Amino acid sequence: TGVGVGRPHESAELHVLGQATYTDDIPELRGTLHAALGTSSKPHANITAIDFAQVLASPGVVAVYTARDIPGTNDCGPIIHDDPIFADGKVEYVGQPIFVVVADSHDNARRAARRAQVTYEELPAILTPQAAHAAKSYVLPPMHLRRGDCQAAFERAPRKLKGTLYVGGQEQFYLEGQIAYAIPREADGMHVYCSTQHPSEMQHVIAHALKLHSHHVLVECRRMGGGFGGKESQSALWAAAAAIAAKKTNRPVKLRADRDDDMMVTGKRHCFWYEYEVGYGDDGRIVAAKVDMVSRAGYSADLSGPVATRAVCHFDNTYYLSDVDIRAACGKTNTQSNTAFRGFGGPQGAIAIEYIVDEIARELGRDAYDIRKLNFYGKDERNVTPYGQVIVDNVIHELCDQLEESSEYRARRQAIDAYNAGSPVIKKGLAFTPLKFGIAFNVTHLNQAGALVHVYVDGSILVNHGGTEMGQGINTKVAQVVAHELGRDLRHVRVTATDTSKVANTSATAASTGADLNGKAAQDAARQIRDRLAAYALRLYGGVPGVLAGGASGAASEADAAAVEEVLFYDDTVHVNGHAIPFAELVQKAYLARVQLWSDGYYATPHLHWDPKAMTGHPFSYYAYGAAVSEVAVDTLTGEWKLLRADALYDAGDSLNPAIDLGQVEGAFIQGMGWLTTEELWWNAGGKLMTHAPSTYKIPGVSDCPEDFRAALFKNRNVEDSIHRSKAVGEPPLLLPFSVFFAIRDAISAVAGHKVNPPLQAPATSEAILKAITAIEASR
Ligand code: MTE
Ligand code: LUZ
Ligand code: MOS
Repeated sequence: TGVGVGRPHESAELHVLGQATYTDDIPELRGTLHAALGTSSKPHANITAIDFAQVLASPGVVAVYTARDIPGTNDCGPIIHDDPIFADGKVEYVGQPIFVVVADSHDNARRAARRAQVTYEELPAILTPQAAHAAKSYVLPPMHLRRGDCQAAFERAPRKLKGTLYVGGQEQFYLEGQIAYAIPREADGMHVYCSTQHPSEMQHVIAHALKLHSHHVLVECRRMGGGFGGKESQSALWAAAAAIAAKKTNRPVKLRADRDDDMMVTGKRHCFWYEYEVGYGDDGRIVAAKVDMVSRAGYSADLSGPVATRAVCHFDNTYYLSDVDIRAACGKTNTQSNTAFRGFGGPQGAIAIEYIVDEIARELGRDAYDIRKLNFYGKDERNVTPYGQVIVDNVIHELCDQLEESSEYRARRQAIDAYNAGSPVIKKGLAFTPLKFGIAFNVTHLNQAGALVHVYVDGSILVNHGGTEMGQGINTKVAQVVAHELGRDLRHVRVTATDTSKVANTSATAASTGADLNGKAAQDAARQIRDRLAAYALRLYGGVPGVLAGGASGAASEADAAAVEEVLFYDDTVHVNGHAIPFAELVQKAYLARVQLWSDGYYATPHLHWDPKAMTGHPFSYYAYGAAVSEVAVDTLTGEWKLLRADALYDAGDSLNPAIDLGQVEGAFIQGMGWLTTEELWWNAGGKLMTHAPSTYKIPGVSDCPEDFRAALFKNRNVEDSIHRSKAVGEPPLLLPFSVFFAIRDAISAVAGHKVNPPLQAPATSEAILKAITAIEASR
């Protein structure tokens, strides 16, 4: 009971009724002030003077604070400490915060923030990854992973091709923007409500900025209106600025970004620039692959290092690459500091090899799906990744066979060829793309989690864990796990806000590991309670003679432990020796007998290791797999297109909650489709992001979703001992809409009889589509 069944999201009803409280819905305390940030208008400059006279004279303004007013460290960087909260003497991108204004209202603060007179001395700016690469301007040392002898393999290869590719970045576009509400408490305490995926990191940053200890700072988050990676590290700026203002004024301060500020200030998915070279056989098998990738890191490191590492470790995607040479660099540019976004570099790594395979197929005049299959990882051979992890759970062959059949791929390919032969303007395209995604933080020590489970005397259960709810359903899944352990109906289990004073030293809810890690930790806690209850039940209802003479608080020997195993918890009832005792009744009795009814729990993912210098090891606990088939129609005169049908099959292992997992698959598909098609970040020559609102930045709408959308879960069971043998689902399905991009490319290539590789870059906006069509028509 409890796990493996589709249950509604724990807050579904509240979401629909508008009753779910987000940070901005928390009733404001009397005396609450509102803050706004003053930001840079130059991409790279020294600040020679700032005149705040007009800001301070603005209606309702209480104070202005700059870097000089920070009691502790002026830093909100997650790993490398190169991220000032407020620019100090130098700005490095348009939108960089320089100061915070505190006023009596949100509007007054925002209006005042624009009235500062900042004098700049401009410096040269670098805006693109290509320019950063040329100038060897990096935020971190470049990375290199190689296996075999690429050079020799190239020389032997019957065929070769090389090229370049640009794949744009992506704004997280969470519905709820960045926000923090800081409330000073007695004796240097600071309580901060914050929309964040990483409460513990917020606690650290605030403590350092205020020159306090971690135990002074409490960070709380009931839920986010989406995070998508954008609140993994970059909620810190807002949390710190609000806390600094609250500390200085000794009043509650709320800092809520409006959409434009949010987009101008915070980092996004990294865009990538690739130069690749591949050697392959006449059959399409890759024998040598070389890629040089450069990301647009922005002005600081943030999470760009681990993002690049994940890109390197996903360049293989589902393909065995015997001789391979992968370089990755994080280009330092005078733009927002790019950060985590669903997939965390994985999509950027994998799309490069998919592009290459697509090119090989067209060069050979073959169906790209056949070339993909030919290069798949094997089961017992050709099963070692470039970074040395042996793949033991490969299901890509079966999964693709199933999708090939259910999507009627072959028949539709023929139908589309026939359609295109008679349709000069509208061209249809079809693509089948696979995915493999490594599950675990690629920074090993982050793979740990804690939980706290309380059983109250009335039998109700309260769960707290280190993960954060951002809509992905972690609380529902963790509640299901606890309900299952204690045999309780889900309605008796409630999950509370994430709170740094309940579970300490948590990792970000990220890398899709939230339910894996916190589910295991909560299971550990629930099992301890169950074992104590079972031992007590055995004491009450007989059974093994002599058991538990030692005390009520736990099993005393191996024999006792075995006996405890025989106590069963299901249907809100505890079953022991032919007795069936209502759970709530047993709990009542146990309390009176002084049995501890609450417990903490802990989990650390086993078997992980990683050598960052050599870029080898066993960074992932297991792999998740998936594949999708997309069919599009492209108007070759206007560049407009439509997704006609999408079939997606995803391996969530033995899913904890198939309803939630399907929602994740569909959501990730549409989000990834937006990344690769309509969402375009565009900076002007002065380094200003011009697409900083939904008026110019286009995420997919309801009408962009395919009318015929067939998402399904692949029947599987994790070979790794994950929580109930499920697999993570948050990020990997973002790679499914590669199929949309390559279907568009397929439709374009129909213009030239599939004889030329269209130079299509991502996002495949209508403009990019027309450019690619023009290019292949010119080369005919
Ligand atoms: N789903 C919703 N609805 N909202 C989100 O912000 N974030 C994604 C994914 N799914 C997100 C989401 C990202 S980036 C990650 S890493 C995972 O959820 C995090 O949650 P999990 O580890 O509990 O799956
Ligand atoms: N590694 C990773 C990380 O694989 N995913 C993440 O989200 C992450 N975050 C911080 C550091 N390493
Ligand atoms: Mo997700 S990008 O790991 O927050």
